[in-house]
Amino acid sequence: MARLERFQRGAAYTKGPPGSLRIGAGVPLWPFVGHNRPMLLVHHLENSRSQRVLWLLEELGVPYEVRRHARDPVTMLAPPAMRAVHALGKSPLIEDEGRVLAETGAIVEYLVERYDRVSRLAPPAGSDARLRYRYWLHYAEGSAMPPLLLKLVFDRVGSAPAPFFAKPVIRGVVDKVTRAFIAPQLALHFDYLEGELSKAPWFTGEHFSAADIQMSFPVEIAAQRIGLEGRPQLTGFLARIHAMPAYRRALERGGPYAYA
Ligand SMILES: N[C@@H](CCC(=O)N[C@@H](CS)C(=O)NCC(=O)O)C(=O)O
Repeated sequence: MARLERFQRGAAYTKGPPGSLRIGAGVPLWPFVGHNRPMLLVHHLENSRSQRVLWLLEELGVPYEVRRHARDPVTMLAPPAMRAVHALGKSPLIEDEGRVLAETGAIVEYLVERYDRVSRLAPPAGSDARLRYRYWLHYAEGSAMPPLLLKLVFDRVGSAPAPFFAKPVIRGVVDKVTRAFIAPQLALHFDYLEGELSKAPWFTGEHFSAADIQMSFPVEIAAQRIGLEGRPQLTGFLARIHAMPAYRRALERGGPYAYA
């Protein structure tokens, strides 16, 4: 039987080129390997959000190519090569079927819609779980990341070289903003997330979904930037995802990742 026909009938593939066709038990594998279709390309910036895209692709069993990009060692920004792909040059970026896609949440939605033929990674359309799923897809970048980014920026401002007479003033401003705004906002968000995960093991409920992949990055960053002491649910979430086979494979594909 032709590959495509087998796929449409729901048959699960068990073999394929090494490193390309791996997925959880019972899930049909993406069948178009070997066809004249350019492989999906992920522009992967080291230690960045694009790690989630690699993980999602591993979960989906979609073959993909990784182009690794290094950060500028001084500014930590992405290299100009990424701006040649998309005007902002931020990570992640993917190229698929002649399209360039940016913004993690949009990429996650695209990949799930396009390749999750058995709806393993998104709850059914119209369900309450689907509403929660969409909420977390947006919340990760729209609400959780901004205070984490503020923390990063203010910590850097506080430790950047400055004339000796300006240092106490800068330090004072950094401490004040951190105490009055950043720390309380971080506590608000991460206490909330701790509470959510005390109701169910995954962000959308009883089942793992792509929303957990999307939420992995803010939780990983929080673990590093503010610590997760006193938050056993979030600590457990990280331990569970870090042990998942697809997560481990994505690490191999992406190279060193400071937050795993
Ligand atoms: N909300 C965007 C954020 C993109 C973003 O800021 N990516 C970071 C990587 S974690 C980046 O590219 N940083 C390097 C730079 O800004 O040049 C998304 O989720 O895709």
